[in-house]
Amino acid sequence: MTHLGDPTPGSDTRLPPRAWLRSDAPVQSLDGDWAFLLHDADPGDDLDGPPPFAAVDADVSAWDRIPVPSHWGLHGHGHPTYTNIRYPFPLDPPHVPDANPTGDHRRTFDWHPSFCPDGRTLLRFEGVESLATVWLNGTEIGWFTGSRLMTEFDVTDHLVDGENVLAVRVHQWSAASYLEDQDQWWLPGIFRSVSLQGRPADGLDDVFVRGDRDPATGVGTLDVRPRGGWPVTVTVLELGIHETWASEGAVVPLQIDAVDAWTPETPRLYDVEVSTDAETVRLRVGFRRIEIAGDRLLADGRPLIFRGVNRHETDPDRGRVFDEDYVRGELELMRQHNITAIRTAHQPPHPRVLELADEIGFWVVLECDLETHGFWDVEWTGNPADDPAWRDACLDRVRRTVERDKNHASVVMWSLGNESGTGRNLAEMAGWIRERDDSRPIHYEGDYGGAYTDVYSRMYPTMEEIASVCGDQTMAVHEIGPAEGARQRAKPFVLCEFAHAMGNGPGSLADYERMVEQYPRLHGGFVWEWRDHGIRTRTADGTEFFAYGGDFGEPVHDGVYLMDGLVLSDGTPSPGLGELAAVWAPVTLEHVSGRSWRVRNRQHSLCTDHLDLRWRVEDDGIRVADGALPAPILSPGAETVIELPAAGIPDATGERWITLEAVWRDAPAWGAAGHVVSRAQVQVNAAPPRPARAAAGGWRGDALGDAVFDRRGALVRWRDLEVSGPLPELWRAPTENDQLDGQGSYETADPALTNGRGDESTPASSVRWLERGLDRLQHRVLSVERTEQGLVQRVRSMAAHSAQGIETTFAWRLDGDGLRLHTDIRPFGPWDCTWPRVGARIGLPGALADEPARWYGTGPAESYSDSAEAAYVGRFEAAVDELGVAYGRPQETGHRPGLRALDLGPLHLRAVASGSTGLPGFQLDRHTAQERTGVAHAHELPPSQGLWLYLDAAQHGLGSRACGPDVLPRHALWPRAVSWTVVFE
Ligand code: IPT
Repeated sequence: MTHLGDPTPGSDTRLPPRAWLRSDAPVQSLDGDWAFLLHDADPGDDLDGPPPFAAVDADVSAWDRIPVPSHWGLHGHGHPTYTNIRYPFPLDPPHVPDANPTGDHRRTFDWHPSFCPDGRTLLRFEGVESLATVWLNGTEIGWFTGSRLMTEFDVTDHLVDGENVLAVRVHQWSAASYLEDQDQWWLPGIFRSVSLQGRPADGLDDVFVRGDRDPATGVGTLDVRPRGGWPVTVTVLELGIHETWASEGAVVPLQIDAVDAWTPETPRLYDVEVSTDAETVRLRVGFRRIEIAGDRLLADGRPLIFRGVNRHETDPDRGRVFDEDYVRGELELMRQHNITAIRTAHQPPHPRVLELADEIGFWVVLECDLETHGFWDVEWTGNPADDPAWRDACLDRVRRTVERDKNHASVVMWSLGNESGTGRNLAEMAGWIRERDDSRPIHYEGDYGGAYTDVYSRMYPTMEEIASVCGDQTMAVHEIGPAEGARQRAKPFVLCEFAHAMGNGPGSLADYERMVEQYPRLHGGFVWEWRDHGIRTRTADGTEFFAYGGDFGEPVHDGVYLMDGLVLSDGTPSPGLGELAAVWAPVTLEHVSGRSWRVRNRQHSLCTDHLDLRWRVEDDGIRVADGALPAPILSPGAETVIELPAAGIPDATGERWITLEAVWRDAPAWGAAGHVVSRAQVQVNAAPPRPARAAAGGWRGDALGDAVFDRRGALVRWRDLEVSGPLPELWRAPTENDQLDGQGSYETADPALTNGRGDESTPASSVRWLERGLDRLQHRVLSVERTEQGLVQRVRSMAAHSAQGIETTFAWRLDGDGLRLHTDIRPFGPWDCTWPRVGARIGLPGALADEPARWYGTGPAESYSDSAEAAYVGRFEAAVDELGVAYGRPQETGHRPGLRALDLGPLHLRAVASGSTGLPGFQLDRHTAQERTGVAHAHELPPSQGLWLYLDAAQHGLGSRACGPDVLPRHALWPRAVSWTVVFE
């Protein structure tokens, strides 16, 4: 069976779309346990009438049970399938294969005419993927598509007093699947609620409520458009509104002298009641004006900057099934990390998400359930977004999107969909929205020329492209000619996706934020993406892991590409999220000089009177003084310089850092009192040089003090510890940003010559690194020289059949502090690629991994050259296994630059900065970088052979090249001479 995504004329029995409202009309939930049978292929037994299972007397006692709402693939029937751009079925629109998994669902329920005595009873489906056909008491009621959209049927005439039988056949694939090619799991099923909705005669079938506020005067307008019975009364107790209209002709917008503005920072909502004699609807309305003035997007008169994330609905156990606590937790976690905007990638979420967004505070770009990305692979031939045959289907989707969610203050922009090329149907969708709701601008990234959208939107642009669009105009506007380019440059500019948070990353968040600060036209953007989509799964032996594409044996899949969130599948915030919080600090703190700090309020609408400033002074990581003061009261956009107190601060006795934090004095609605929104540090005193102390002893046989070396000059024992190494190392287990080549690379091209895009033909960094054998260096000891109280080992490291390499000198010396190791690494030969890292690794007994690591250095999380805003200097402690992050796939993790001291059981290591020699970073791992390479899941790592301590002079940046720009030149690690010193104390 093939229905196009739209109902063919004559067969459409659905009711017109309307808002998801809170009403006092009767509701009966049909969620719960349903009988369920999955067919591998479309049974086709409904072509000439209802299928047998829809009959009232059908016997389904042998069927399985399944909860509604749910996805059957997560309940032991079939399995999920992941593709990004590709369709997992032949590109043969509008057809789908006969092997079309089909889930038959059936339940009985009691209904009595007293449910809604004088009215009608509707059957509502809030989300079914992808095509559902419905029979009630053996009669076909209708069918529908539009997986994440709401559908209602009037079933009054088919209900019987007493027991009723509801049968729903769900096809996994349908013509509509061509419109639902989002980068996510294909997860069929009835995954949102099913209910009966009473519609009292003369009730309110729909209400469209908008709150406007004139930013200049504070005057509010409440625009209420009811559909249904009359008269209608509108009551807003707080505002003294009680207005009754006899008929549609009497309806007028209501003026209010003064209302508070709704913004994410001030999510002020007013309770509005709309009623007829038969029904009362309750809404929570916010007043705000969204407008475009030239190339500025304004909310309540001030620039609206999106500091947002792309949010999919994804839950490791439930898939796209809504759970209120889970979602509330997610939204609060966002706010705790200074995220105040959401793009509902790439479909409308559960309607309750938008109520929570109104209440907790987010600017929402609400996206229609439309993506035809797979047509990109055939140069958009036959793209449904342009083909008139799909016009009604596209329009149907946008209507249902806007009608359902039109009453939310949080929704500030409508998005036509994602990655659907461009075409007439999209333009018509935009036209329909303009007619229906002129209060919100229209977004769609694929409208490169800006013919039918209101903001200029791009995904994953380079810094150079952003600068060009916003300022210097050195590049042509993406894919279009000069005239359209000029049009786009005259609009507010938004990054609907940027900073690909796949695996370890993204890099350069701070670089993007600097552009937002620099260019008023740039209105921020949405990081791709909020959360990894891993599905909690178990291996045959019961080991839990998070599955990604291919783990269910899908023949066509896109692997790990959906593990690209700031939050891991199990909800653990990644260091990337911490970095984002630091970069998006709503208040910035900047050391000026002496005791002076500049405080700047970057919030949209809040003044700073809810914040305290907390400061502390630490010598060698030990607190010697601290205090708190109320933050200076600054209106949005204002800044001032404050002085921290001088009294009571002792003279510095070591390396001194002053840390200043802005914290919430009282608990915000989404967090705890004392929540840190911003942190800055300044070093005011360097560690005083330690006077050299003479060594207590020298060589005794192979022992130098507490150390034992072998003939080749390698350390084999330190006190009671069996150790090995050090060994020079250039390899790190590639991150996805190292491994993929979403965009060009700066590595082989001069950005100035390639308009910032780098060289598009350049393979991924890790491909280049592997070609040059950086993962398989072979070492040759050139010399071992014993001195009176030391040993100097020189090592040459090169890969098979390569002429370039590094030469390392490990110089050991016993002195009064312990055993000092000075490492010096120099490149030689024709290097033509970056290095993942440059350092050395030392093997330690595996048992040491059970000791907590305590360090004085940067932390608490890992950091890299282009992701280092969240890291600060202090004393930290963590279990060794918590030093690394459980990214969806094993890869580089746990690098912490700027080590001063590390204690691990009996091992005490101190790093010394001297002259031009910087402090090394450290990393502790039960696996080597080589062992971590190319492993699909953590449980597939080989058995650990010990604990490895890496000391690195530097690591390469992270970048976003999995789907965006490469590591910027200034964050790249090019071959260079490095050296550092540590002391085994
Ligand atoms: C972009 C998609 O819009 C998004 O859904 C996601 O797939 C992302 O890529 C990668 O994770 S499209 C890409 C071809 C720029």
